Amino acid sequence: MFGFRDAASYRDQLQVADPEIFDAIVGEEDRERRGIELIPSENYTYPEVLSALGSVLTNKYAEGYPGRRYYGGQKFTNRVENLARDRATSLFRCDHANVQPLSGSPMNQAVYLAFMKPGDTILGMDLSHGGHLTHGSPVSHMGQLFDFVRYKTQPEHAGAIDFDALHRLAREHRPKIVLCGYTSYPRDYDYAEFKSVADEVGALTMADISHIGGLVAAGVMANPFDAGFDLVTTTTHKSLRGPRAGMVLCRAELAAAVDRSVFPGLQGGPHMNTIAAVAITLKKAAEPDFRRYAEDVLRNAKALAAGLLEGGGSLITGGTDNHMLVLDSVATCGIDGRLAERTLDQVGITTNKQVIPDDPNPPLRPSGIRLGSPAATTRGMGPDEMRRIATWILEALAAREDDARMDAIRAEVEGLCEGFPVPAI
Ligand code: DSN
Repeated sequence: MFGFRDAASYRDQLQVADPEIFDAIVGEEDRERRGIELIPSENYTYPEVLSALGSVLTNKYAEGYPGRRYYGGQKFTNRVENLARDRATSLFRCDHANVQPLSGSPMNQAVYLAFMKPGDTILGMDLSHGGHLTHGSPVSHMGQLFDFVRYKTQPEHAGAIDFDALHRLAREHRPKIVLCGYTSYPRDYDYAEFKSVADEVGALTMADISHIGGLVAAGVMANPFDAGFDLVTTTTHKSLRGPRAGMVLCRAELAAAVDRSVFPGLQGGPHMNTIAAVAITLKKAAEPDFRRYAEDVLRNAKALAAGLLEGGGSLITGGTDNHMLVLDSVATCGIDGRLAERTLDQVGITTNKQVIPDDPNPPLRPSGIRLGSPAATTRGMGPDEMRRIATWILEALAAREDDARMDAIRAEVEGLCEGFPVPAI
């Protein structure tokens, strides 16, 4: 098996050829092994995915699509890309999949550029209420190119969206696309309500399900296509547990415009090693084990939320319906998200600072942190471990100036991690 046979010896070769990079990789392995990963957008991928990423497919240019390439020698790349596309359409129950986007931002950009002209309007979720940078933040190029009108959630009503207000916004601004999707919203959506807003003004419906792609694939969260959505985008490295990449899924009538927009509109040669890894990920996501994993992700997020709430933590929207939580660290213990993130880093619990709805503080010193269960669940941790982690989080935030207690929590965290190996390390 050329290209796979000698993984161990390749590692030895790297150690000799570039010891500085080798040491950094080994350091990251150690960090992943010894700490608890709670960033909701991160996960531990499969050994098979790492194998495909490191395969000879990285050598090949494959501009175009299967059967319509601009270079010769595509027998195996065509096979790989067709498998990835077929698995994606089957898993997400849609007509067409473009599996070439290099990651989440180009995936969303490709959709906007396929269906809108500069200056056109799109309704998207406000960044501080959970939307993503590519959903219209003024600091993103897309935010400057298109007219994003941003809607908000109602944190005091468990994060519910005011759809009457959204209908009014749509009538006023006549968007070309009604976009839903999030990066820090701990609730589920009613996709049929979004569809009715779009239908009223003749707009396309687009859902960015990057965070919950694995949960939708497994059937434990709603699939926007079941509500008649036109376009769904998802990254593949979050709850799906795959390589870092993106996909655009759509109805058949939109396929040609999407494909043209990804290539040649936005990108050049696709990363065929990554597309092979996406195909492997999608095959695994169709298996019964993955459904059990997705159920555990939801159960664990609820256990983490319960532990934090019982210990006096303040959660945005009061809880979670998906895999993520946003802890208001200012309300919980009087410190901003940057200090909370650093404090938890010290005890081996990795989170990320997070703006909260209409945050009065700036993005680099926001009022909260974001937490999630996918990575810990991949290690086999369950609700009991989640409750212990919740206790450590609250203890560490309170005891941050007590070095002895912080050291003790770190030792307890590492002790727990020893019992839950990281796949592929
Ligand atoms: N960086 C991703 C996340 O953490 O949600 C989104 O791009």
